[in-house]
Amino acid sequence: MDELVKGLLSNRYLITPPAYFILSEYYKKNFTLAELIKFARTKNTFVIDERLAKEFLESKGLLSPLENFAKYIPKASVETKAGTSPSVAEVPMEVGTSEGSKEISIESVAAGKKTAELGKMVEIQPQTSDQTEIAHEIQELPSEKSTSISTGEPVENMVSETISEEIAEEESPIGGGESFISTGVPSLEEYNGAGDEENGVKMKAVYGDYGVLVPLEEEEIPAEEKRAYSIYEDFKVEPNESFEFVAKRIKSEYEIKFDVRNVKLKPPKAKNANGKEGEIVVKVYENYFKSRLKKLRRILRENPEVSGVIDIGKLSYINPDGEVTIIGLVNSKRETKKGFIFEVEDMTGIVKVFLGRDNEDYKKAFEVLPDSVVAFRGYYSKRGILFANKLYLPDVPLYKREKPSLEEKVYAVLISDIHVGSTKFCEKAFMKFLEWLNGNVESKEEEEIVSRIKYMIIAGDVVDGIGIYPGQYNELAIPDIFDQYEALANLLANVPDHITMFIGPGNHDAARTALPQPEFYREYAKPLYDLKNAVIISNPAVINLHGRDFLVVHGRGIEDVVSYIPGKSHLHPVEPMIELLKLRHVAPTFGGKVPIAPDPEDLLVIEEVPDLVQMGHVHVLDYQIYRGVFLINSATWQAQTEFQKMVNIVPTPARVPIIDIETARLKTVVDFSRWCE
Ligand code: D5M
Ligand code: FE
Ligand code: ZN
Repeated sequence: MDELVKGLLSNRYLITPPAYFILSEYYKKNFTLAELIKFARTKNTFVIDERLAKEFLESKGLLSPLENFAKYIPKASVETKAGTSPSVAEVPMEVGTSEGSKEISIESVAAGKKTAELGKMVEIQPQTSDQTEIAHEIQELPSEKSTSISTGEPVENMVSETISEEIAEEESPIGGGESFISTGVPSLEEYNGAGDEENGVKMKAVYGDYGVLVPLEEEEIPAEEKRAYSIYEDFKVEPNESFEFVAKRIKSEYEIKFDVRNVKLKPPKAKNANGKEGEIVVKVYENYFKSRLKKLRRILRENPEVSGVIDIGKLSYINPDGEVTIIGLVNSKRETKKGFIFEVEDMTGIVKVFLGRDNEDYKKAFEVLPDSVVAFRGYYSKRGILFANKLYLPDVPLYKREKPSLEEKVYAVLISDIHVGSTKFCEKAFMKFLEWLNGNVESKEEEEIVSRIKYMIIAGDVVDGIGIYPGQYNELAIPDIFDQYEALANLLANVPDHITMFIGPGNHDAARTALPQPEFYREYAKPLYDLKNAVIISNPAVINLHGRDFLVVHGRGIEDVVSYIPGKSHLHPVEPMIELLKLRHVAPTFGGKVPIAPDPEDLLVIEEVPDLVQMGHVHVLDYQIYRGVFLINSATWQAQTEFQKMVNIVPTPARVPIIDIETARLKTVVDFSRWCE
């Protein structure tokens, strides 16, 4: 019965005790390990919990949704088989009760099957019929080819690896490593301590949050199996030996000016020990919006036109004949026959603002997204409404400050949305691109460019991920998240050492879904962290290259602009990007499509005007200069997916914009799309 736990564990899945007790009675009789894993994958989780277990049984028709599970509630009792050694028995555990109370039986490992020999032995061990069944199903099911199976590593090593990674995770001072997969595996000491002798044979067992002991019966580890897909281990670009890379002798000059992980966020405190959880949550949002208001207020006040600003709470005390200005967060916006009605809030109060149809700023009102911060100037009426005749967006100043020129031409490559692991990933084109970076060029002009490329920025969606949208599974060439990052790293290992890569996460990556995204989860994206010329950045981030600020954002905020502002579309993503820049926020709207984490500080405000804004996400190359800022969407390396076909998104894959760092403008676009069908 504990084979279930072990089988899951060896595939890097975890199971909670309640789920275990729900499932164990049906395991093998009514479902196989592979079926359960497949189900968990469709739910995009590595943790089999009670809910998932129930859903799974329901999906198999083994359970009606209304069935009562009271009988499965575990009780804190220990029942061990006579003869089990004390050190094992002493481990407290929760065991199921009622019908056929479950006993923990630990079979001794047959003599001769020692751990040390495991690696060799798995290949020659005849499989039991059950294992054959699993192996068979695994073959049919690409998702099953997780690292653990294909490497054929002993479970033991794999588990300890997971543990040490988790420990490293916990020690990390960075807040980005939040993971759902932090429980369920026992500590190393626990793990080792659970081993004992039985019948003179060293026996190892795992006890964790599962509530059961898991003997490690080495011979049951699935035999080594080769992946049915490539992770590009053998892809090695031959650098052009005769090529002169000018960038090698140009001094590297970069600074990460803003990274979410470098901001110390103070968690809000409840007032006293009786502070209810709900109150804390409200407080968190309150702090988040206060922070947004404060930051954008400062930006708006830099505009000399925004003068005579008063608190909303003081509106009723002012002289009704004079004009006033308020700055506030837009709670709501409504278009009526006569004009727009806004509800605007600051720290001191809330007021209704009316902007008439005949007003010169009327068109600007369309650009105001819910929850953005703007300023209104007008007259406050006794009826409690501010009749506005001016609307100010935070915006950027009209004129850009000149930057000192650079001694040498130096270039940066901007890419995003590589989507490694997707069947639509244009691998040939990407490989051609990597060869090109290594000096395999076709013209003198290309040679000049390639030789001076010193940086590469990758703005998220670096892999396709798992379970990101319905039906994605059918379009995965690499159905394993670990392998996807491994594959990407194998490709990026071919980027010449003198090119520094900045890599940030997007919504397909293994990272927090809510914005901002501090970083890639380290346990998944380790191969990226290990690349010696890569710098992992947050989403958003600001990189200063030779004195120029590059704001790098994955760009989900574009979705909100497209859905709220008429006439803005995915087809021309730079336009919604400009709207975000005008609002000085990368994703202003709460409760829309884009989830925002209510951190105590709003880290999505564009506090400083950058020289360049790079976004991705919408998979269409597009660029424009707005008030001296160069905005560019760096497109994708993924051809149109079935999902995108349905929602009419036409990507422009495998176009590579090259940026002249001195001007922070586009030097050229190199097109690799002929290698992308
Ligand atoms: O986003 C690729 C493109 O697909 C981008 O234009 C956004 C769009 N997209 C992504 N998810 C959705 C949903 N749920 N509805 C409509 N359009 C969507 P990527 O992040 O690479 O999948
Ligand atoms: Fe994408
Ligand atoms: Zn995306």
